[in-house]
Amino acid sequence: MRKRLVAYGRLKPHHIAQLQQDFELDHFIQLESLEDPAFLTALANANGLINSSLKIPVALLDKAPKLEAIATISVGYDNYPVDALTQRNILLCNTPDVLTETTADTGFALIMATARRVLELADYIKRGEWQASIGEAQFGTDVHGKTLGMIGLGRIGAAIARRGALGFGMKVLYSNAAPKPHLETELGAEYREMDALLGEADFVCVTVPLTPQTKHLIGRREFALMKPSTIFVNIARGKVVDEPALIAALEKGEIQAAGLDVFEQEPLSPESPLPHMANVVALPHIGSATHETRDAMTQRAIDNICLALQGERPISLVNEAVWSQRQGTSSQTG
Ligand code: 8YV
Repeated sequence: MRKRLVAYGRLKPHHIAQLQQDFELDHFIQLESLEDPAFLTALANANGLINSSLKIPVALLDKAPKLEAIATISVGYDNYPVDALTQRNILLCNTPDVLTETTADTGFALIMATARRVLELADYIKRGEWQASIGEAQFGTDVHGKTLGMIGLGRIGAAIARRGALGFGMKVLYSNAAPKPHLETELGAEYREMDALLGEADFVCVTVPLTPQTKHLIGRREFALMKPSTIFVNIARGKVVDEPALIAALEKGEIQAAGLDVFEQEPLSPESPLPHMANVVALPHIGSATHETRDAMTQRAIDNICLALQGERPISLVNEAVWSQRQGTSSQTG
């Protein structure tokens, strides 16, 4: 009998066709509530779930007793209760690698846009204010040759650091990551304790995943340690930063500017002052959002779920323990 798959989120017709070849597919583009009866019925029978951006609480797993695997169309998996999935022997697969370079491009776009005040000065022209040669009031800050402080130096952090070091001649510092001797050799990156990095870097760029340990990693104390000329960039998760503390630091001039792709609440509340501040470039979580990369992420998630539901090892697995346990069980019984 064909396995049943629930898909959540917008998918292209060729991706849907591919899934329908292998599975009985129930596809939901958007849900008013997790209590949607059609969704719950589909979930009750589902062997697999392919999901983009729906937060999955533990209670929902109780309603999916046949679930064997979830494939998320994202590298981040803070929307999933990983321990509960592991306890229930459910594989969780994600999409690293295929989005690394695109997300690093977004990070660097924020570095450039904030330092050179790209949006602010594009608006200045639109308002018809360019009536004489520009002066110091429109000057920005150099990026090349400056010090880039990476909070986190995983795949995406390393790709940003590489752009900084090799493309812009920046000195790279890093913290909150295991030592990376290969990047120290390749890029001349230097490890610093986080407080030291915050005081030394001209650009502080956050790329750590959201975990209980990194929630509000950057708050009032950390902004106070930065230089008034520091430009702060967050392309990780909004909750890694205490947003009221960030707003206060920008208002008080404790830091110069911020480039933000992620927020504590997404979509951003209309009440948030952040997109209206002249020294902020705010983007609607576009880190990996290019046609090519979103296609590649969806394809990776499809490959992951197909492999997982065929009993093969998915390409990118978050909870390795489930796979090891299954292998152990099958070698004992086989
Ligand atoms: C996701 C992201 O694609 O991959 C991630 O972790 O943050 C995004 O690029 C987006 O959340 C849609 O699932």
